[in-house]
Amino acid sequence: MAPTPFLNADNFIAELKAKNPAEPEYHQAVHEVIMSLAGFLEEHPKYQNAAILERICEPERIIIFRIPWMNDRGEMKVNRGFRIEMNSAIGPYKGGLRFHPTVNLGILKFLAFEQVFKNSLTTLPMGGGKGGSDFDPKGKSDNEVMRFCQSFMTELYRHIGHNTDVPAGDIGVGGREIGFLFGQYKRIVNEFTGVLTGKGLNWGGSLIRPEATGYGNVYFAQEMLKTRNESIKDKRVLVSGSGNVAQYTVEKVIELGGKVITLSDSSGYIYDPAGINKEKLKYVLYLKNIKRGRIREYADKYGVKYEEGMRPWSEKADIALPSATQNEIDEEDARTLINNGCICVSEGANMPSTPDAIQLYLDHEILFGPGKAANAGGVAVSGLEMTQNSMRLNWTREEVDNRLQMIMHSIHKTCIKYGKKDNGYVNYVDGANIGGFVKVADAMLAQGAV
Ligand code: NDP
Ligand code: 2IT
Repeated sequence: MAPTPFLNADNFIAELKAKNPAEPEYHQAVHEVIMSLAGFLEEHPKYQNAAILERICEPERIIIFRIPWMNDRGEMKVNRGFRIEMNSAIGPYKGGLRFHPTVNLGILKFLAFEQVFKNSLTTLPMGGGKGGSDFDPKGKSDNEVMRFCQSFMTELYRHIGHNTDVPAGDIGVGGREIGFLFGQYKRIVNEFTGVLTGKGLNWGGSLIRPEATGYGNVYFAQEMLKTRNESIKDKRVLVSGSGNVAQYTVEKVIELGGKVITLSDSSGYIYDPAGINKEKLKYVLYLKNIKRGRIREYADKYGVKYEEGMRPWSEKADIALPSATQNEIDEEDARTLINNGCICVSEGANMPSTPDAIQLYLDHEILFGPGKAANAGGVAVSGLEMTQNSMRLNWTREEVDNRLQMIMHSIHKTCIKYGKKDNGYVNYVDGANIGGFVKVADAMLAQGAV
């Protein structure tokens, strides 16, 4: 009989670091999952007998390429492009593209790794991937962004396809960029397919896709609050970021009777104690999506406080919905939130809380929804966009929103199934990590040495 395989988490992480040097975000994401899985793997030795963990941490394929493009002054620029095809056990690679100057291999590997578990939780047949570039769309003209996107797709097209790998948006990639990317793909391949999601409504997009991540996160927070007979109504809510996820988070919180009092961008945050109402939100959408300005301008317009270079976590509130970027809540921020009476943190962004911050949430047994569960609504509706594209049909707003709500409910149920502790506290981190793992790992076992 084979000896029971024992996972030595420390050794595993040490080897991962040696093999993937200088990728701290990737190490962080894997470490969290390993800690959640350790006990489960010991109880179910079939997974480590087949080295599932070693395989799941090794991307199936990584593509790195040059993106030359010309700016408006006629100067040649060069950026680096990436696509991480992480895991295709349960469906085609699926995940967003990020355009931001901080993009590097380690960041995209962390995002691709998280995406594998997230996509599995959605109940839809999607594998995990992520890509992007260190290109900074800020301050670029529409024509520069278009030329960049065309050059990016001129290499990427050969690696993707509606049954192979289906990218979408993430930071710095919204409707404008998806349009340019889709146009170039179609032109090169001479095919109109659902190769990207987040498309415009009159050329294959789905209703509710722009809203899905923010709405989904609020639905998930609502599910968590329900377990304590609480709701969003009348709660003071901190939101960070002011991009796609933040905007529709605010919209849904307003609809449910909560009060969002902060928004931010990489320069600072605004504090509006009266709450961001529908009219002010409309201005935020104009400011960020059309004018492409800074959140400071909100403070100028409405005469509220703006804190340059700061994050919103010191403001007193009941709920925090981080929706900007990774590691934006550190241990000190988490302590401040908890001391100020925060009962729920639900992550619209990917990995916005540091490991020490998460440990504090768990020690204080507050409701904590990790990104791979709480923000899965975005990719879930991307999956629904793929379904509609395959059927060559469009569903109504109600149909897509109902399905999104059902999916968020199901993810919450999975987290409880795998994360409920003996004292009744639900550790959603363990729940999401184990729940997301099982489906992918079983598929890998069934498919042999892949
Ligand atoms: P956007 O580009 O639309 O908005 C990003 C927002 O976050 C902006 O306000 C931006 O400010 C701010 N931000 C970005 N980087 C930093 C940084 N380093 N420090 C401080 N603020 C920063 O992106 P999304 O709203 O789409 O994405 C936000 C988060 O949600 C990301 O973590 C993303 O991975 C995650 N996510 C997105 C999904 C989607 O469907 N779009 C789905 C699931 C998760 P500034 O304008 O100054 O850069
Ligand atoms: O992090 C994410 O889940 C996304 N950026 C959305 C991915 C997608 O394919 O819709």
